[in-house]
Amino acid sequence: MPTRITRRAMLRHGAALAALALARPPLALFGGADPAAGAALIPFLDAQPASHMLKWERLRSWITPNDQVFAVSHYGPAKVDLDRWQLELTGLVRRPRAWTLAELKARRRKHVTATLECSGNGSNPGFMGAIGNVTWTGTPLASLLAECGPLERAIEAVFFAADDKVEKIRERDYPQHFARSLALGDARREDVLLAYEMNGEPLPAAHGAPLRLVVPGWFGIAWVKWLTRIELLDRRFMNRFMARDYVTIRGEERDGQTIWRETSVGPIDVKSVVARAARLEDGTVRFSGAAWTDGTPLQTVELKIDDGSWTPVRLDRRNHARYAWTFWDFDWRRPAPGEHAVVSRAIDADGRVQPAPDDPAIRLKRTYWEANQQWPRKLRI
Ligand SMILES: Nc1nc2c(c(=O)[nH]1)N[C@H]1C(S)=C(S)[C@@H](COP(=O)(O)O)O[C@H]1N2
Ligand SMILES: [Mo]
Repeated sequence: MPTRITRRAMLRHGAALAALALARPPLALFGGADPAAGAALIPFLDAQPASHMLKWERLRSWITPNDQVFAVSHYGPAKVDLDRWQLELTGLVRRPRAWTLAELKARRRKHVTATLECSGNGSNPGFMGAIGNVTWTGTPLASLLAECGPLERAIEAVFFAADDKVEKIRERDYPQHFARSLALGDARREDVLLAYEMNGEPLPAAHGAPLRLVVPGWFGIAWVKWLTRIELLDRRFMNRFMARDYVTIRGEERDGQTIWRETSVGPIDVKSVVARAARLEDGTVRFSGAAWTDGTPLQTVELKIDDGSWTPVRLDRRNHARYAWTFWDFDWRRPAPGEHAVVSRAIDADGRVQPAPDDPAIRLKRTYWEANQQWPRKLRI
């Protein structure tokens, strides 16, 4: 079972996160058709213990096994009565209705391989593994929406979950269910799924059983777990997870002025990491890693060693899915002994470049979420 990461724990440093970790069976990812098999792994000097999250240095499998996918819950895991569970679709629709799980499973089945990333991932060294690449199976949300006949004035679909808590809103207490919304246009995208399987297994409880929303290309906060009700509105939904928490405050310098913008966490940013360094038999050091986007094609990933120039890596296109991460590697021949720094950056087809930590896009970001700055790593040869 994946360990639960509470929001408070996420906001603490790595040591607290490590303390939350549960013992796990050893990972069986080594071996197979790995070009660097038998190569010695060179540990990064900056590596952090993040036991309940993805271990980058062990990254081998393009698909992340279920027991290695991080899990987040803000209100604690939901208790769902599976015998009585139904999904309701209500609000501004001509024909509101509800479906049992069996009814949803009898509908068109679709698989989407998509990378799930928490929008807090990468925000600090102790929180770097809140990501996984999974094949999700479910039924497209779009056809349910169409069946119910949304009214012309509906603009927003709100996804309510079973987990709940009393929230203080403007100084008063209100019982609230976890919820997030999408603009109706985003909700209608053909690849948005109501998923009941994760890598071919029934959706585990920690990941939202019996049904969760899968929003390929968006950060995890939009992927509502333990889904119970979808409601269409004619106005913007502004709960904690849309408008108070999961908000990014970012400045942009324009004509000598800084313009500040406050936005709700949305699509995934262009991003990459150097996951591993391995020594091959001839002394070459092979760096490998992953890069991902919001679904915009990846143009290139570049690597910089010490004060060298940015050099393109080899992208591994054997496994490819629009919303899935891309693995890459780079051979560093004849590395000099000593301590070195290595960093990667991804660039997408729209020309968006993963920013350096001191880039204005990151320097002028005042909040925690949506942190796609480059991740420099140190190693000793
Ligand atoms: N019902 C519900 N859904 C939720 C959350 C939650 O707390 N409750 N957390 C969200 C966040 S912040 C993330 S990153 C993803 C994580 O999905 P996972 O737990 O399957 O990794 O779930 C999202 N869906
Ligand atoms: Mo998250």
